Amino acid sequence: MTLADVAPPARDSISDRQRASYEANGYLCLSGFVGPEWLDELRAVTAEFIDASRSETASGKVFDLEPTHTADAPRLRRLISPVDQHPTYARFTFEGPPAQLAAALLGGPVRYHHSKLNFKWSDGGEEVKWHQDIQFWPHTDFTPLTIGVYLEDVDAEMSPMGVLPGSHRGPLFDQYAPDGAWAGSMADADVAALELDRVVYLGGPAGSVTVHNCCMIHGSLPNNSPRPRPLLLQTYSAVDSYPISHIGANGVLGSSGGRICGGEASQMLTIDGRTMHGAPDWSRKGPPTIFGSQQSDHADG
Ligand SMILES: O=C(O)CCC(=O)C(=O)O
Repeated sequence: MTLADVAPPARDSISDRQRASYEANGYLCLSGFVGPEWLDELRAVTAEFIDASRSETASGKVFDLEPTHTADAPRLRRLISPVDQHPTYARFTFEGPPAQLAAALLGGPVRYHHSKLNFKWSDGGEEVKWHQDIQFWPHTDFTPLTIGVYLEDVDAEMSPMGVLPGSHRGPLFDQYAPDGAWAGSMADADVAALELDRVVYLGGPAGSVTVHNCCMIHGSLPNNSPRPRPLLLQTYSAVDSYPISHIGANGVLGSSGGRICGGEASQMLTIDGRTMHGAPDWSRKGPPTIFGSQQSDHADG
């Protein structure tokens, strides 16, 4: 296992070298990118949720729990859509370092898609099998990226996330099982053909940030260390990239999906090489009729 080369800390922006590295390799690992003030706040809120999970006996809309979770010994797999659970997570994701980093990488305002906090608990926290994200929530382009923030120090024993450099430019794999059910991971035969000795594991001190493109092959091993590995993940796309409805998780990942961070929506989009200026977003208040729009008796018309 090799740990990633760590880039120098950056805050509101990144260097041209880092941006070029992301484009070429499909990932970044920025050591200590998120400072202690944010980390303290995020950890305090996260501790409250771990405590709240003690009264839960099964996974639900807020917590994804391991089967052996108990009140005395919580074992969380995931806090679902943190931005919908607490204003601290929302402020962090919509205005804080990850939103700024996404904007720096994608060159302007960005469109938030979803967030999650993967805990990968100590002493056996479950593996994440090799997979690509884009099949879970296809978009009109391949700009979506996910930014992960380690809330604790993560060393090689704690199952840091692994990425296969350059695989974001390769094939998009079928992630259904042979019986036709959605597996959410690559088939064994496809994994066997990967050059797994080239995988880079992205660890670092608390506050380190991982970035991976939506087409990147990535995953992580079980966490057999005595320390949980909380990784707060948030996904953004370019502002002119849109999730495609009725495929996978699009539209069901939280009420803030589609929110623009750092600017306004332009409603421009390009499909199959043709660019257009799309109509306003009517998803919240419902569409006008074409008559109302054309006769100018509707605000959006
Ligand atoms: O937590 C990890 O190591 C990987 C996370 C991931 O790929 C996912 O949740 O889709």
